Amino acid sequence: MSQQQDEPQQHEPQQHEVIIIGAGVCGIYILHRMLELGVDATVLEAGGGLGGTWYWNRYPGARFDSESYSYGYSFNQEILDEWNWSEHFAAQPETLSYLNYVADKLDVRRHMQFNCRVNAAAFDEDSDTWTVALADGRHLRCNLLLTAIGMLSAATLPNIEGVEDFQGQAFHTYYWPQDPVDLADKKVAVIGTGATGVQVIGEIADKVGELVVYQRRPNWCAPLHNAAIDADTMAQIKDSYDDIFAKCAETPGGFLHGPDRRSFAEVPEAERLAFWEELYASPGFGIWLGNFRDVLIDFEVNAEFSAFIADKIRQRVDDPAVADKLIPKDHGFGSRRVPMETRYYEAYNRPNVTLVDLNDTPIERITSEGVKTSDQQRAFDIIVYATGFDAITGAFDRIDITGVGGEKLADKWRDGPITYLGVAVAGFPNLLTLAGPQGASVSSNFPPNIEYAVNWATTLIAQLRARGCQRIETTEAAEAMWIEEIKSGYEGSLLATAKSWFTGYNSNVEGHDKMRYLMYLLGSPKYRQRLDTVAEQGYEGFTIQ
Ligand code: NA7
Repeated sequence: MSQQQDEPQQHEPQQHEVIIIGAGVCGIYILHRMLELGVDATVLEAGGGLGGTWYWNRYPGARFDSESYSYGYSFNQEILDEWNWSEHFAAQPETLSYLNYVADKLDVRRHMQFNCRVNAAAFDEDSDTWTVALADGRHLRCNLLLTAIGMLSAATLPNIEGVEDFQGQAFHTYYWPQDPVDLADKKVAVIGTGATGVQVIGEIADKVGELVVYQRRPNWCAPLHNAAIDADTMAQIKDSYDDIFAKCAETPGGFLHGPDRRSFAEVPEAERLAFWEELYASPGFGIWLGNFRDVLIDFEVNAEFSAFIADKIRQRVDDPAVADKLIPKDHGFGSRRVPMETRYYEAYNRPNVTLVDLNDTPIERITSEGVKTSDQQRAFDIIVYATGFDAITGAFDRIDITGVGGEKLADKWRDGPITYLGVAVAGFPNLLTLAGPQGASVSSNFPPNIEYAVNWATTLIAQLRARGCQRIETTEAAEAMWIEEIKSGYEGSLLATAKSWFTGYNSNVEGHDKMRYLMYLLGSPKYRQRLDTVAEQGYEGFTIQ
């Protein structure tokens, strides 16, 4: 090699007006809106394709818990007219196809760069630009950095000794291999019983040789009641899109299900039980979000409903001792994310499925052959880690983000995120944290709220461009006001009482052993109103130069 070839090439960083990190549901839409504005924008995506959550999570059983037609984008009539959902709760391959179809329809794919993991982003105060460093060594520069990095994209393996020692196949559900995994006759361990574990277990129980489920804390699960959508039903859905999106716009969670305005006490017992039976037999999140309004507020009412669900579990699980282990004791129904299940409880009636309660027999270590609990060692062909995510802030923490004066975002957020409106952070100018903590999209049906937030950001960006502004930033005073509003959403909500990723806990991440305020819990209608008011008042809380 000549000396010239040995020397690293000094390239000027690729320059864009806007860089978007992430090509998932949010990144696709913000890119589309930027291109409509005539902005020179590029998307940097770590995956080999677009889709974000729906690109990565290829585990068996991965599917929507929101009705498919309430999850799709609402902004484009042609897409609404053309796309047919095959199931009320579509499985991951269909959703990934949908997002690819949308990207092609909007012709945005050519502005996306794949296999680009962003390692760092640093703000330069002299030029008011961000320099983004990629894992492949490249640097890019932009005026405005938009994060669309997902709320559940930083997968966490359990902090159990020996995870690297296992000699069989092992994977976190988020990184389920793209090549088919042969489960037939295999001995499989699943560690974790959150929404993901519950989907996997229900799906694979009758496809594997042996399945051992390692459960630390059970969750309150409810039947999904998925069903196929025939051509007539899809035609009706297409005719009803206006109503569907109007309904999603008015419910607190942006779903088709909003709380029943009645309180528990005002409904006679027989009528109440009939209502609960109806909810249990109905598809989707209605049982969680369409229940009496005080079920998620009042401990005693919640206990009544939890007892109703506990009975359902006892009815569905043959062995009373196993049923008892599957009934949560440390939190009430709905105070953690309710996993929606298909054949989940029935899986435990199968002779090839064993439930190991880690409270009785904790995992001591993973060995080269399998899992060793305090009472025995079991050998496996496959270990599935359904152990969740460093939720909402994890994807930010995994990028070394440096703002004004060398301040690190990870340091600023060490005890919990600090934002204004969930979209901006003081000391980090020209950065919009779309789909980030303390916005409504992370506490709701993601797409409708992300569409709203992206539209809001697009209007803002259009105005900045029209006025020739170079720099936008929020202030600590605005953040202080916002955190008070965020905290007020937690007051009186049972969601704030349970330890889960909703409340910022993750036993596998150092320091995430206390409550963090990650979500806007005052409801998406109010959040949208807040965004609108801020815009109407000339972007109050922002300094624009
Ligand atoms: P979750 O809901 O955070 O669930 C993770 C599960 O893994 C949960 O049962 C945990 O038990 C268990 N876990 C985590 N670490 C360990 C260790 N070290 N040992 C044993 N068990 C462990 O993540 P999901 O992926 O299921 O769901 C995330 C969201 O994705 C979901 O809400 C949907 O919105 C989509 P724990 O309860 O902490 O005792």
